[in-house]
Amino acid sequence: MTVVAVDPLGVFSAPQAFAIEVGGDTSPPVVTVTPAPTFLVVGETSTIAVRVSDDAATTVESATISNGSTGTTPLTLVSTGTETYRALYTASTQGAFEITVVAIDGAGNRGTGKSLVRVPVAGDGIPPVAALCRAFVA
Ligand SMILES: [Ca+2]
Repeated sequence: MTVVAVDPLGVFSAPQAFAIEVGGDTSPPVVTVTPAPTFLVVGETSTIAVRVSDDAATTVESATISNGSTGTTPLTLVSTGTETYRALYTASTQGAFEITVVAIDGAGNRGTGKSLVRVPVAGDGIPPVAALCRAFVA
């Protein structure tokens, strides 16, 4: 930006140039992923609620569900209102599945939300055992 001053007699100053730095949006969107239920049996469907919030408009860049053995597959998000989305996931195999949703704002900041749904191994009726041990004292 260049500024020139003029006095009451109409005398102009020499131009003065200086730079103005405008602070940009540096805050990424906050993404929350809430599946319900989180534990499924094969064939059961979980409804996954996604909320994206930011100080500016955002776009959901990707939504996926992944598992070590089945790989990563895209989730289809349906808008359910301002900054809210929903996806359905029907369990087809056992395991733990990580849901990952990435949103991006207009300034290019990315926010990621994650959650898990679990499909326990059928027939495993044996609960884990938690045992109390005496504390080690040095
Ligand atoms: Ca932002």
